[in-house]
Amino acid sequence: MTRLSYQTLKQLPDEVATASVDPTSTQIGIVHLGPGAFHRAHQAIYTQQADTEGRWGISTVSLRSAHLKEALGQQDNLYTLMVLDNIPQTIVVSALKEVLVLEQDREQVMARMTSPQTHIISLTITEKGYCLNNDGTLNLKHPDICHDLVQPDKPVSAVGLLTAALKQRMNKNIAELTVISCDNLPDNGDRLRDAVQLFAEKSDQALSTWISDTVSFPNTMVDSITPASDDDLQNASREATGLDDAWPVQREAFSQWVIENNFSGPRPAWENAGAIITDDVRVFEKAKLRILNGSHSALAYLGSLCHLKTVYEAVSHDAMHTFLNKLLEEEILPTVDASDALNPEHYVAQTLTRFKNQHIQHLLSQIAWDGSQKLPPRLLNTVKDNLVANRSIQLLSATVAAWMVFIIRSVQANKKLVDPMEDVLTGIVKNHDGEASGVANALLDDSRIFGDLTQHIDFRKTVLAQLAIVATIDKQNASTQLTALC
Ligand code: CS2
Repeated sequence: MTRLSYQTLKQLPDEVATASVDPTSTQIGIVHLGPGAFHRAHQAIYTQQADTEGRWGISTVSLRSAHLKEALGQQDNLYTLMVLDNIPQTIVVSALKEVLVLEQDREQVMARMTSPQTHIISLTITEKGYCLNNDGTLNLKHPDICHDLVQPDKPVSAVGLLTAALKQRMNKNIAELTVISCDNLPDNGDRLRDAVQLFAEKSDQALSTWISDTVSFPNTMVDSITPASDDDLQNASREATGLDDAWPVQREAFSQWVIENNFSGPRPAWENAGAIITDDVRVFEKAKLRILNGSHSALAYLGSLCHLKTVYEAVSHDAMHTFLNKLLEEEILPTVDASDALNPEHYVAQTLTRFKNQHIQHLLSQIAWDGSQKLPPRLLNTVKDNLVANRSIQLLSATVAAWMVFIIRSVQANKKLVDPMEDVLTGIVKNHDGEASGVANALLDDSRIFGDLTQHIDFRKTVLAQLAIVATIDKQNASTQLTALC
């Protein structure tokens, strides 16, 4: 079959949506770091829809892997987005103009990041990509940051790369730049700005001051459920477009992008594509991280222990559904503020409906990745608020215990743990021969994950009490044990 390309665009069936501008003549105005499926299914679509003049093409930079460059290189960087929902939709995306790989294309990457035409640098590099400590500050002992402080001209981290580019922009006097973090971190823009400024200060105080005076780092909330691509998706996209695509992406119909109104220089009119530009992102971001992402992590760890495979399967399991409802109502919702822009109860109902989308196969094993990074923003901040307010932490603690048992069982089954702290986690399980309370106590002592909760006796006691039940969960007794946790 013929491959997707500029040449074959005209063969697409009428019902497949495409850009309104001629993709062959779009200029590059955005550099994006981290072109994972989420970026390609979310920000790239907003940009394609907002860019009616063809001036906001995206140069995307992979910090490590060359796979995407190879795949999209054969098809003019076009790809298919399949929106899988009650009303399905297929969109061919032409917003990416090139895929660069930092290691192979350093000069080109730097040229793009420092070009006067580039007014936006955006990032989806996942929680771990920011190299932060538990308190949200830059981890100056992180190996990648140590490397970049010694070799600032050959950075490997996003923070080192951004700082190197900002230094060149300062020296060439090219301002008008907005750096947009699009990852699931509280105050993502503020944290990135602080990290970049701290890194810059280590070698050049003037640069740090220039960054603070000149460059904007808006906070954002990003949302759309985007399961990893698989063979079924490739077949479905071929069927919908009549063309081969080496790397299509998929997502649900729901999509939200809330961006703080804090820009330096021009930007695409993303609001014309449905983005919300507002002075207060916090209310959206807190609700999303705690309600949606917190529930996702609870389903991922507890669901995996019950041998469930997908979010849909997990929310269709009666006892799991009851657990999740109680967790949301009693322990998460009381920590989320209502505002004119957001009704938390409505947000919960909408989130649960989204989880019940049977057209999407969102694997719990994918959500379970990087638990050491996801637990603090999704669950532990909520635990802290409840402790201060004297509210229950029973079900949040059960979820933390489920993460621990998930780690133990994965190590014992020799399954690869996808987590930047893989070695530490595996070491703890092995040192304690997998004995649940020994492992749990050692994990609870690790301030890189638990911060000052390491010192909290009631939290520790509650986790250990719930662990005694969680450690016995299996496929057969799932309903009884989930009920016992409540
Ligand atoms: C998920 C998120 O994989 C995960 O950890 O919780 O990717 C989630 O699907 C997105 O944040 C939804 O916007």
